[in-house]
Amino acid sequence: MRRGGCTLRGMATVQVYVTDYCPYCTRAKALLDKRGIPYEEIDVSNDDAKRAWLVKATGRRTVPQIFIGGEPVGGSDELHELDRRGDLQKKLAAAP
Ligand SMILES: N[C@@H](CCC(=O)N[C@@H](CS)C(=O)NCC(=O)O)C(=O)O
Repeated sequence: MRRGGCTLRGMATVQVYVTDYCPYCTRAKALLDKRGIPYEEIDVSNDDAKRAWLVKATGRRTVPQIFIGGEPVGGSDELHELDRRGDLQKKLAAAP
C-alpha cells in the first residue's frame, strides 16, 4: 500500500541516484517532475562506497540511475523510453 508515492515502510517508490553537474540527471528529474511522480534523490557525488554499490547493483557506471520499486530501470534515456512507450505508469502501478 502506498501513500503519496511512498510505501508504508517509508521508502519512496522511485529513487534517483545523481551527482553534481549532471545534465542527464536534470533531464531525468525534469521528466519525473513533469509527470508528477515523487522521487527520492540520492547524491552519490562524494560517497565512493555508495557509488561502488550503485555500479554493482546496476552494472552501469553513469548517473543518473533510477530505481522503481527497488528495481534498476536504467538512466535518463531508459526512463524517457519507458515514458514514451507508456510503460512508466505501468511500472509504478506494479511496483511493490
Ligand atoms: N545514456 C545515459 C547517459 C548518462 C551519462 O552520460 N551521464 C553522465 C553524467 S550527466 C555520466 O555519468 N558520465 C560519466 C561517465 O560516462 O563515466 C542516460 O541517459 O542516463
